[in-house]
Amino acid sequence: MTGQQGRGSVEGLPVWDRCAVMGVVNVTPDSFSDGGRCFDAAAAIEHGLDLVAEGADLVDVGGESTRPGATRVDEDEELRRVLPVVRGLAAEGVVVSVDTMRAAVAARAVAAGAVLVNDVSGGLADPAMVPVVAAAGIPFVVMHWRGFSHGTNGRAVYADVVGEVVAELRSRIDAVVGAGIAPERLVVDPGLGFAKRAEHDLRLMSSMSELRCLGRPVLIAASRKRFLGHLLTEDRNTPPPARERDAATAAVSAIAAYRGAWAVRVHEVRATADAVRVARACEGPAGRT
Ligand code: PMM
Repeated sequence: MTGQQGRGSVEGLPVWDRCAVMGVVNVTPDSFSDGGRCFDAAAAIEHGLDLVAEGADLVDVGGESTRPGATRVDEDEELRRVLPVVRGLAAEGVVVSVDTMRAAVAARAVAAGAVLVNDVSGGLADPAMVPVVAAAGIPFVVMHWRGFSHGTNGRAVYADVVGEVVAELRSRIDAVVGAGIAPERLVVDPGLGFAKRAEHDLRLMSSMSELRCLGRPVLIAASRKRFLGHLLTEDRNTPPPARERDAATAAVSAIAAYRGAWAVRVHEVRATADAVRVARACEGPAGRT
């Protein structure tokens, strides 16, 4: 299925007439992809506003790196990183999502103005997360996740990656809906790079229709990820560094948007903002839903 028929909308969030662009603000000293550029709150807020000026529809603020092998930050440090940035961006009218696996961080970020909780563990890392989100009545990203980043490579074992990811996401949807989060507020995400090898990510990217069969809007977060480094390694000895994967990221954004993604999550917004508009224009009238 191409085009955006049934791309869907999320209760509690604005409705966009094309694939939305989620800009990333990582408030971490060790983010693999932005090198900790945004570690200072004021700089992070400014960066978020720049992303909006470049075409981001929403901004995802995170204070904990989830790159392979990363060690966890403690909760106080995560709060210290995230809250002023969420508050500062929300005060400027930005649609803010908080990227966290901790219920307490989600709750405080929502109180500070975040309108979407993006939990890469899909509510599995912290048993308090789903009840907190259900009580707050706000949208929630359910990402496919098989455990914390240490050991994630050992979990990248699939007989049928698309079938297994879809089945595992379906059971997480059932669990979080059973625990009180309204289905209309859910977004699903295949979790590219999380317990997945490059070939798994590519298979998932070519299986948007299966992901969309879950009946919820799909978020694709391919930006600067290892699978892009892997496929750009042809003709080189080593993969290009994360910051040199933005053209490839924009290409993925165009494809994901054309295949009906609800949103794409990216570090470099300008090219992706163009890409989703090109995808929209190429869908033709059938896609205008
Ligand atoms: N990937 C990262 C962080 N947050 N959130 C969602 N929903 N999906 C993802 O795949 C995802 C995410 C990886 O870290 P990065 O911000 O440094 O790219």
